[in-house]
Amino acid sequence: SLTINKGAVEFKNVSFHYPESDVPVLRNLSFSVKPGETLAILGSTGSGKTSLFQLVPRLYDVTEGEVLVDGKNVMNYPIEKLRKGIGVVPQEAVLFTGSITENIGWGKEDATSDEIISAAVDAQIHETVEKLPNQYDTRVGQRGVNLSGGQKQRLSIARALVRKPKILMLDDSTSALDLKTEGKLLKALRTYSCTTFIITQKISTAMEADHILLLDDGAVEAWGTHEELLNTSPLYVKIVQS
Ligand code: TTP
Ligand code: MG
Repeated sequence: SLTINKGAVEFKNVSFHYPESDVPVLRNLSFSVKPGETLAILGSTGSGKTSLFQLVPRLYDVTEGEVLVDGKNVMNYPIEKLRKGIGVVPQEAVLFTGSITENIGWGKEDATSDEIISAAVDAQIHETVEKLPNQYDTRVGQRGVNLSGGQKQRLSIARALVRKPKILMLDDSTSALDLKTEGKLLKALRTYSCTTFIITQKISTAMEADHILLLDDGAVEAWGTHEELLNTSPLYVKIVQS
C-alpha cells in the first residue's frame, strides 16, 4: 500500500483556515520541493509558517487546494504511513518523563542503542549526554535533570532522526543553537538525504537551502535562492539588512 518513497512535496493552490475561525491563515500557496532538497521558510511572527508545516503530516487538512507527497494527495495515504515517513520537530520541544534513550526512541520502540546514539551524534547532543550523571539512562522531565532550551531542541531533533524520515520538518528548532553547532547539525542532516523543511529566523541558515520561501501574511511573498531573492524581493533585502 501507499508509503512515502522519495519525499517530494508539492503545494498546489493551498489555502487554509483553522476549523474554529474563517480567517484565512494561508492563501493560495503553490510550490514544489524535490526529494532531498532543503526548503527554508522565513516570515514574521504569525505569517503562517507553523500552520504550513501542519498540513504535510495532516495535523490539519487544507481547506482549498492540495498537498501532494510523491505526487499523491496526502488525503490518499493511510495516516499512519504518512506520518511514519515525516519527522516533525515542533517549535516547542517536548520531553517526556523518562530516560534520554526513551525520549529519543519515543515512537520507534524498536530502535537499537546504536541507532539512538547515532541520531544523538548527528543532532549534536551526544557529547552533552555523555556528561550527564547516567549518560543515556539519565532521567529527564519531571524530577529529572534540567536541560537548556537548546539541549531540549537537539534531543527533539534526535527523536526525529532516529526514524530516518523521508521528510524532515524543523520548526525553528535550531533557534537556540550557536552558529558553529548549527553548522555541524546541518552538515550531518545532509547525510540523511531527506527532504528538509526548515523554519528559521537566520539568513545564514536560509542561504544554505536550495529554495527560500518567504511568507507574508499567509501568502508567498517570494520564492527562490538567496541570490534570486536579493534581486526580486525588497522585503527579503530588508530582512537581510536588519
Ligand atoms: P502560525 O502559523 O503559528 O505563524 P508562525 O509560525 O509564522 O508564527 P511564529 O513565528 O510566531 O511561530 O500562525 C498563523 C496564524 O494562525 C496566527 O494568526 C495564529 C493562528 N493559529 C491558530 O489559530 N491556531 C494554531 O494552532 C496555530 C499554530 C496558529
Ligand atoms: Mg510558528
